Amino acid sequence: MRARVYKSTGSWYTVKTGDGQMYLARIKGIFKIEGITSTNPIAVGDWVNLEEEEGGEENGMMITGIDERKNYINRQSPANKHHHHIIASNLDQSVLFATLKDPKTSQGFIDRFLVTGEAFHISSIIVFNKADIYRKKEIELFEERKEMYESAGYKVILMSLENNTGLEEVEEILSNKTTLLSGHSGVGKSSFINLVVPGMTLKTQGVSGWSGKGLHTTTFAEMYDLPSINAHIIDTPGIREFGLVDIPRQELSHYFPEMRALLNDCQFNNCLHVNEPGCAIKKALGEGKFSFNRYVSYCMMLESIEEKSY
Ligand SMILES: Nc1nc2c(ncn2[C@@H]2O[C@H](COP(=O)(O)OP(=O)(O)O)[C@@H](O)[C@H]2O)c(=O)[nH]1
Ligand SMILES: [Mg+2]
Ligand SMILES: [Zn+2]
Repeated sequence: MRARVYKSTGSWYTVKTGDGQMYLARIKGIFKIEGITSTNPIAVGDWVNLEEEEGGEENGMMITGIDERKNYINRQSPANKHHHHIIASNLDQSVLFATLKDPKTSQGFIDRFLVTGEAFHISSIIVFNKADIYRKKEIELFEERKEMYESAGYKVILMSLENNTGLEEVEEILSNKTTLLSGHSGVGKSSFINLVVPGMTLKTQGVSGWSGKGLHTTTFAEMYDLPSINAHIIDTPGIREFGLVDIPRQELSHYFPEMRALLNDCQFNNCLHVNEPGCAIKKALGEGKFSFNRYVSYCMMLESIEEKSY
């Protein structure tokens, strides 16, 4: 039987078969997945083969095989950079929930998220939630960010779960797809899931008690279905950031779509676009052809990679 993994809790996996039946299953044997040294052999989003356990008293289910992953997103283990933890697999896209107030998502955070998506070849959409509490200042900032990200090629949606605006547009992009849902704690991910997934009652955080860094959940990714629009969303609570996994400095600019188009015009093919002569990126920047703020993000990421590598 073919099934898809919805949740992983250590050695047990929650899987769902084509007829909508959910099972708890274990792994049979050890899986070695080609070229990947991950700490978890099976991840949420995986397609697996399921068999009934023979001779088992409790009639358990066993995962006996895994389909090749179309793609996956992983996180580097802080302790050992050769150990990766696969967060989710077989994704069609990735949606980042951001807010401009209570709490404010920084541009740097958004840009690192977008770079990660580019590096994994997974397209990203940015949803700014809590539009209902935006005042003049935040509305202006939203317009600025929207223009900046749209000209880089990303879709940007303004939403308010409180006022029920923008929700249809978000559901439209989720329709018929598997989507990774990310964002800082407090941006409204759980509220969104409760609203769109039938029968969900995830705990949400009161804004008054929100203290940013203090919140540490240990929950792993979990997939939810929106049957009416045939959508699957993978929630990643407790995952604050994926980190710039294994991106060499030389490659970083490939993951900024607005830079990617110009790279061939630089005088040196190993140009880092910082202070090399004949740099097409710097030239375009001087001519106002792409966002200075995005360039600043690029430079900051470049520095952080340098620190890590040496
Ligand atoms: N004003 C306002 N508050 C919201 C909105 N969406 C969610 N919230 C609140 O933001 C807080 C954090 O939401 P939660 O869903 O727990 O965020 P999560 O940490 O991303 O899962 C809760 O108090 C929600 O009620 C919104 O559109 N507007
Ligand atoms: Mg939550
Ligand atoms: Zn250059």
